[in-house]
Amino acid sequence: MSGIKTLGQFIIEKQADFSYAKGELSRLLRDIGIAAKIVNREVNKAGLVDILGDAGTVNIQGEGQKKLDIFANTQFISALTSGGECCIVATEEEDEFVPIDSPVSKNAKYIVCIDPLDGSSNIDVNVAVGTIFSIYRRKSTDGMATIADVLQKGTEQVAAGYVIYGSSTMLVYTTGKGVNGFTLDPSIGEFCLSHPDLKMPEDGSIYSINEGNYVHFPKGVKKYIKYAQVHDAATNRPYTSRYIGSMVADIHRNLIKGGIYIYPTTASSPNGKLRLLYECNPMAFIVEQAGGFASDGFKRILEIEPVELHQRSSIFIGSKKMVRMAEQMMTEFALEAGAINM
Ligand code: AHM
Ligand code: MG
Repeated sequence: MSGIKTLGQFIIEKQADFSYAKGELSRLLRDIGIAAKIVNREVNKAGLVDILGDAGTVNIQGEGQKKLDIFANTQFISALTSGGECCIVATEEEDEFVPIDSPVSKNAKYIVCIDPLDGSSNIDVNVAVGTIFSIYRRKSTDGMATIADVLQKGTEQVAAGYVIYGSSTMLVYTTGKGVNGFTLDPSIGEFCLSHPDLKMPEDGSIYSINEGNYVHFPKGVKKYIKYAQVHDAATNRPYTSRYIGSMVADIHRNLIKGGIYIYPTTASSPNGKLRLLYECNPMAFIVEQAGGFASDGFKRILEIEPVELHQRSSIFIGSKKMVRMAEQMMTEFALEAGAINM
């Protein structure tokens, strides 16, 4: 075991860095790690048992729920309920936020926003899926926590992370002091530190976008795609196109190799497809902590004021130089169309 550092050991070691409620945040992260291991176990044997496929219900966004989505949702809510550090869970799978009112969570200080199983359309076909989570401090000081405690800007996150259930399972998280990645060692059942202080390359040559929607993209995105495809040896173009269709997996790869992930507005999703609270904010926090950047095309994701639980946003996220270039093209067309003033 010498040289191995488990997630639990690492969290305790870094606890001194937290400016607030040290033990509580550590326990919350530990609870999430435990639920992730249970979900991992089920995802891994999904082909063997009858938990694949549609559960026949539809979530608040009108999207079919896969059975494993429901399983993951239940696991995370139950881990956060029994852990006692969380007073509200807001999850992509539930219409309303879930208040936690148990004797152990009376003085709970934290709000968790979670996408329990992201990329769920990939479950049936053995392609990587993920969990994304985001932690906020409760703002209100008495009574039950309310929706106002949940609707905080991304800049207010105290921690965020994702789990990728891929060819190996990893948990990557930040508490605002850099990003660290842990790989699950199935032989000991522990997440072990494998990617300390992850840094995203400032520039890259991978672009990730569902190009099938090209016809519906804003002009700035179309221009960026064309730019990505032009030959220019000096800037390493044409770029490589890589799109898995699981945000966690696409961003994880780009975080390590350098690249940009874009989910813009389209005709069918005029406000973008991805959710600000469960997907965009946590991934933006992680990517920025690794040295990258995340924008909705015009402004920083983390500074968007949320007004509703299931709010969506377009997102351009990844290596700083690539995101800035895409933003520049978005702005150019918006100015031309008179949609924005500068
Ligand atoms: P989900 O939360 O319903 O799984 O949707 C989110 C996923 C992202 O992981 C992924 O990047 C995107 O939706 C793929 O969408 P599309 O199939 O439209 O390209
Ligand atoms: Mg999702």
